[in-house]
Amino acid sequence: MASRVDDLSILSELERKVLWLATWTIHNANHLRENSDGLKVGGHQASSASLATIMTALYFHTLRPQDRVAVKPHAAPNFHAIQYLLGRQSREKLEKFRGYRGAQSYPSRTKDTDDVDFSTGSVGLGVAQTLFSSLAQDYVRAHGWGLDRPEGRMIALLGDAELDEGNIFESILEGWKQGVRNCWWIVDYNRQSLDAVVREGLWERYENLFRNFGWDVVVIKYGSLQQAAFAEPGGEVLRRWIDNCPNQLYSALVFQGGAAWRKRLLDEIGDQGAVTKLIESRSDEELARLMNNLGGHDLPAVLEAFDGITHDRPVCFIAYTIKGYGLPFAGHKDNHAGLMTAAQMETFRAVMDIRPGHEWDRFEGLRQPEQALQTFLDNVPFARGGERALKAPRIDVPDELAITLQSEMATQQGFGMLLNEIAREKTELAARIVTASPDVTVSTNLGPWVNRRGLFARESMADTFKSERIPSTFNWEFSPKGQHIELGIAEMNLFCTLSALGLSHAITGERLLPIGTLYDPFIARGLDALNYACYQDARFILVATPSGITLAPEGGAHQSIAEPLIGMAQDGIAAFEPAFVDELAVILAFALDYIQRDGGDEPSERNWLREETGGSVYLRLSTRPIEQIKRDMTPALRQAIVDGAYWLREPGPNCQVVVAYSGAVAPEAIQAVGLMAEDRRDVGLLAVTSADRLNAGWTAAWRARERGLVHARSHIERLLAGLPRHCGIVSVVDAHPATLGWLGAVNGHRVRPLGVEHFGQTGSIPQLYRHYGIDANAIIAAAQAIAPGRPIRYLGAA
Ligand SMILES: Cc1ncc(C[n+]2csc(CCOP(=O)(O)OP(=O)(O)O)c2C)c(N)n1
Ligand SMILES: [Mg+2]
Repeated sequence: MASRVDDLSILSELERKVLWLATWTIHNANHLRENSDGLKVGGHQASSASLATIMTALYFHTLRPQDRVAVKPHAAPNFHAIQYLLGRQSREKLEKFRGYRGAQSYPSRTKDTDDVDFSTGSVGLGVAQTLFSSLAQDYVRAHGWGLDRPEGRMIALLGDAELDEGNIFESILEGWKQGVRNCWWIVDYNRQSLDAVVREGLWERYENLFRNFGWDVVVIKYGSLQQAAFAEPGGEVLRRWIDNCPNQLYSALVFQGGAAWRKRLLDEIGDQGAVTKLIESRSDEELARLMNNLGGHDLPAVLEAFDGITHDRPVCFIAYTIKGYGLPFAGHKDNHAGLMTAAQMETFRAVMDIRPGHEWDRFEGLRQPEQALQTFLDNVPFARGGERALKAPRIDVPDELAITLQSEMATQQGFGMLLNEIAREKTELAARIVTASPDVTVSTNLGPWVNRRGLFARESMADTFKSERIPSTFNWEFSPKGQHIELGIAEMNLFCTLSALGLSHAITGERLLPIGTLYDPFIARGLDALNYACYQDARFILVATPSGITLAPEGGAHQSIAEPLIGMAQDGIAAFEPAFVDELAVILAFALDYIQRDGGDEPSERNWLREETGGSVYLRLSTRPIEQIKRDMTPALRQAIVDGAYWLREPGPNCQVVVAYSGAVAPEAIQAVGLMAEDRRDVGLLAVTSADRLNAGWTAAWRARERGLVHARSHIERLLAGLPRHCGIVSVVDAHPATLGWLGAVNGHRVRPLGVEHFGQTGSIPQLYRHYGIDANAIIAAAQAIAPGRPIRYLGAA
């Protein structure tokens, strides 16, 4: 007990220190960039103060090295301050907070250097990330990996207004289905958002909701001063008043301070005997301290709440706090954009006992001996586990994946067969693959894989159809050894799952090779979560089918247009759209290796892509069966497919026109080239397997040349190098025409980009290709217009 009291006094010193350092970091940053982003810096100041106590308790007392935390975006300064105190963050980075190469505004796994577990920024996503990371941890352990390490808790610190984000509720539902454990969410219940004061009584609704989904709910409402006051005569009356006080009024009184509290309390409950004495026996300052002493700002209350959890069920803590606690604008509804003035900062400095010039001194202004503080910090359990960013060895991937080609196949079908072949073998590769799908497992062709590898659940569940001997194509058995995670329809959850599984090597030290499947148009539904996963550098393969208007009878609601452009523009993901299954086999083998790279390889001067850093992969596939090409997969062809394009038909020296296509429109491109061969000389046919990688290589080669590497040439520049100037390019893709429209800029050729710009409709493939102008006839018409010459005789015949 004695040590607990000592700890408490040291912890309260550290709490002061965190508040000071975070406030100073922001003030300092604002001072540097006063004119550019003052408003947003303000958000940091008030929000960080709101969480200073909770984060002090968490990092200096509760956390263990295996625990992982998503810190809400505006509390980044607290996090950096804590790491600074633990010797894991430099003063230089803090001084440059929000500046170039400084500590990031919002905690970033990839950009910060002080051991951020999960990035945050887009509110709601870091919260869901913790839930899915708990599931990922369970998955890893259920497969018998990483059992020599202790289980970690996945913890999110979130704002109350953050709970407006729907993706949080989608994740709660999924977590309940999957039996989530070891997950803590700590809600900073300051009843303020960016613009406003939060609605009354929200916590009761949350409490019910969380309990309904199996969570423990702990409300940290009253601080220890308040609890003691409630025990005094008249205390009950005060408690009732606090409970009934509207959020707006409480915030306003916090802002106004002791005299305002006194007046209000005496006006409303002052004639009720004992409570008058309770109020009057306190000075203005003491009264303000009592009324501000909400649970979330009271170390004993917070520690008791955290220490009180002895089970592994998910827990939601609702901690009452005051936004801007301890700062002059505490409680004011405009404080998100508020900033302390220089004069206020001076007053605050005096209160904190900080001498000018000593703002960054770690123990400045603290009353405990430095030695005691340092000894305490050296023994903080969280910081005693060494390196927390884990590494996992790469899993071998063969150059070639086995597949038997049929004469006609769709890439989606090929994908199912490739995975089925992998599933047959007892290899490390097969063991480490984990698939996930938002209720489209069978319709994206994962059925054969699931039949062989089973569905994952922490507890086994038999397939009743199977046990009842009812014939069914699919074996739907759940077990801890299963390798497919069946998700509900919410695509956000798919991306959050991929984000969590795709960081397993760093979080649990065990490599997973996650593959997620969904319908291509619904990438847009989870796009921010996809972006978030990429920003955190999670590694996964996304397989999207069906795509484009090629899924013809499904109609406009399911036809994707923009996704290839998303694939090109999204950082951290390499997008491919193969036409043939042998190409897909090459790309999938590449992808399984690419998602495991971490910068250790040599940079590539062949295609100027950042190959060595690796990333995630997006495969846009199709359900359209097309005739396959019988050919040998030579090393050169394999390389070209991975680099993004190859000549399916080499252009001759007098080439007048080139057709460049991507994906399912291959038969139309091939047919058009055949039909125009008599009327246009030396026509070339360029198969583009990755517009994304071609484009990225091209811009990278330019950058290299601008840096003086005059011989730098990208793959697409080499492919188009021999084309005569006057040659025209017709590009065609079942997606927005801009996907390939840039090809003409590479060597200054005119381009007629064909593609789909408007919402689709139901129909057959030929009808829709004709309607939207991506059939053979449209290609020929475009060729005739861009490469003038004698009329192409088969125009209109296709
Ligand atoms: C998806 C998304 N939308 C909007 C924002 C801008 N934003 C940042 S913080 C915030 C309000 C947060 O309120 P709360 O979660 O209660 O935290 P507090 O400010 O009280 O600390 C908003 C709207 C964002 N970061 N992400
Ligand atoms: Mg809030």
